[in-house]
Amino acid sequence: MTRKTCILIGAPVDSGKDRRGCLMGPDAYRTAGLSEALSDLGHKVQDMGNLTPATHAPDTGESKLVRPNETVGWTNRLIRVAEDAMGRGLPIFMGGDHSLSLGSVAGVANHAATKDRPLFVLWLDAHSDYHTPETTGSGNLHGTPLGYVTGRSGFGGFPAITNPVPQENICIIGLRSVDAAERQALQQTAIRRHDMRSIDETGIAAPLAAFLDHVAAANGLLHVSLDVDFLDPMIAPAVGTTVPGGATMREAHLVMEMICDSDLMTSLDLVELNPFLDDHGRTAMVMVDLAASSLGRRVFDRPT
Ligand code: 4U7
Ligand code: MN
Ligand code: MN
Ligand code: MN
Repeated sequence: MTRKTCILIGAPVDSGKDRRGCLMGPDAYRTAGLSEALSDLGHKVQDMGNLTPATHAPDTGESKLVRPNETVGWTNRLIRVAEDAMGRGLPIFMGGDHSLSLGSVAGVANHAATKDRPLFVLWLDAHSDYHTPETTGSGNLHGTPLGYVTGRSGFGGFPAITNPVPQENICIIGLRSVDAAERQALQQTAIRRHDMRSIDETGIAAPLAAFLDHVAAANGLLHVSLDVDFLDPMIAPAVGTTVPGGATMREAHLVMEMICDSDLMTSLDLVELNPFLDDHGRTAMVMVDLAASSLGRRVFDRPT
C-alpha cells in the first residue's frame, strides 16, 4: 500500500436522529489512538480538528424531520471541506452520525468530477440509508444519505446535487434492516446489495472482490462509508441502531484488509459511533482497528 496523507476531519454531527451522543465520536477516535495508529503504519497524518455546521436557519421543531436545518448546515460545510481535502490527501471523516455522508459523499463526488474520474461508494451498513425526506418514517436524516447522493428528489432546502453518484457505482454490504419504502425504491435501482443472508451463503469476500475489480477496471475513486452497525452489536455495542446478526470481527477485518490490498480507497467515513453507549471504549477501539486495517495494519504477516 502506498504511503498516504491522511486528513482527519472531526465531524461531530448529531442532528441526523433523535438520540444524542454521536457528537462525542471524533474525540473518542482520537482517544482510541486513530492518529497514532495511522502514523505507525507510515502514513502522514493531519488532524483538522472538529468542524462546525455552516450558518443555517434555526430548527423550530415544526418539521416532521429531526433538525433538518442543522443537517443542511452540516451538509454545506462538509461538501466544501471534502472537496478541499480530496485535493490534499485521503480524508477520514470522523463522525458523527451518518447524515454527515450527505456532505462527505457529495463533496467527494464533486472532486471526482473535476478529475474526470468516476466515483464508487462502498456502504458497509445494516441499513440501506436510501430514504428521502418524503419517504422516511422516523424523520431521522441519517437514514437518507444514499438517497441524497444518488440525486433522488425530495431534498428541498439541501444543496442541489451537481454530481449524482451512479447507482451501479454503489455497493451496500451488511444489509439486515431495510424499510418497505426503501426496499420498493431500491428494487428499481442498479445499486449492488448484499444482505447478511447472501453473505452467509457466499461469504463476504466474493461480492467485495467483484466490486473492487469493477472500481479498478474503471480507474475509479473509492469512498468507503463504515457505519458502526455494520458490525454485530456483540463486538460494537456503541450505536443507537443496533441490529443483531451483523458482521463478525473476522468478516470486518477481511473487508478492510481487502480494501487495503486493492489500494483503491480515496476517502473514508467512520460513522454512527455513540461513545455514550460504549463499554470502556471498546467500540471506538474496534473502529480504529478497522480503519488501520484498511490502511495497512496486518495482524499476521502473509508470505508473499
Ligand atoms: B443508519 C431507519 F426506520 N431505516 O429510516 C430509519 F429502521 O445511518 C433506520 O444506517 C435508519 O444508522 C438507520 O430511521 C440509519 C429505521
Ligand atoms: Mn448508516
Ligand atoms: Mn446503519
Ligand atoms: Mn484480520
